Amino acid sequence: MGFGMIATWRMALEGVTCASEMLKNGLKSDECIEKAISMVEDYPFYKSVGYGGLPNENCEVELDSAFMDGNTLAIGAVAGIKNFKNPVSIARKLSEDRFNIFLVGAGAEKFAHENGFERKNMLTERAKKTWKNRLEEIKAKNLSPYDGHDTVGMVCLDKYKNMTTATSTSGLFMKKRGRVGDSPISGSGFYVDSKIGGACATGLGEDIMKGCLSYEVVRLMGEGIQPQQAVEKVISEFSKKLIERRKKAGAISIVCMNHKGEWGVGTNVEFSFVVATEREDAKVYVANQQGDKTTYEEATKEWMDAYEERIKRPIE
Ligand code: SD4
Repeated sequence: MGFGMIATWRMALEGVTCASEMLKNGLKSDECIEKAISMVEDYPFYKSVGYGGLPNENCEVELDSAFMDGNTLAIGAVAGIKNFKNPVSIARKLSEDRFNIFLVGAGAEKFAHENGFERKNMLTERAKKTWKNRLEEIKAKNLSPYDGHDTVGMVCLDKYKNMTTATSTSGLFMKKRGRVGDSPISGSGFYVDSKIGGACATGLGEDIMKGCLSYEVVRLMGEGIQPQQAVEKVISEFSKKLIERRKKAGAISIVCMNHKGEWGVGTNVEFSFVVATEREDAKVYVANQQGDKTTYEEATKEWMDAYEERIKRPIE
């Protein structure tokens, strides 16, 4: 039986590379996905997840994260949590509980403290500068503040057919205090059933939640539809529905993998993602919308270099 992992955005590369080695060595899906997501959370230059994540309008880093086990359907989630190092580990711990599996704000922090999770100031100088600059820009140009946000989400299949999914994000940059996106919400930001497959989303949470899109992709895969077809159908039909009813569709991207390790990606914007399977080492792809379809190709060296330069560019 093969293993596999699919994840949103280029930022997942190092985590997926590490986790795919662990999967190769026979480690289980839950441990591998937690490791992969926490590597993204720990890296200061990924500005929308964990340490270095962009703050809310009050310059506080409030984080959302979830973990789901596809065998037992156990879920754990936190939202609006501040000053803890690895939200995904807290979410995973909550998934062991029968009650109180989704905690927000001060309640989530109390749980994390009582369970010995590491505290950390998650606001970096770089994120603070970005916040200040953005504030000025919004005032000067009368811009919508809500820009710049990406969730890391992963679906993981191990050699023993266990599947998990997990997400982690600082949500929308400049969000209101207490705002929660789709990423910690079951069925919207993520869903997995080891007998079928899993999916997770990134993009404008306010729109993703309107369609419970991750669940929808898993449901279609459960009806026997191939992952790529399932995810394209969900994205194109729901984007059209939003435009019909609301005149606008926010950015939506979803990655999915079924219980055989076959995977799919759908997007209505340009979107990078990472895949590793037993046959293929971890690789970054760039996807684009093409009518009702999504096309993708491996990221070029130029693309990878430009990304590296962009995330580390000095901020005045
Ligand atoms: C949210 N879906 O909080 C997240 C943010 C994101 O690409 O993934 N943006 O709405």
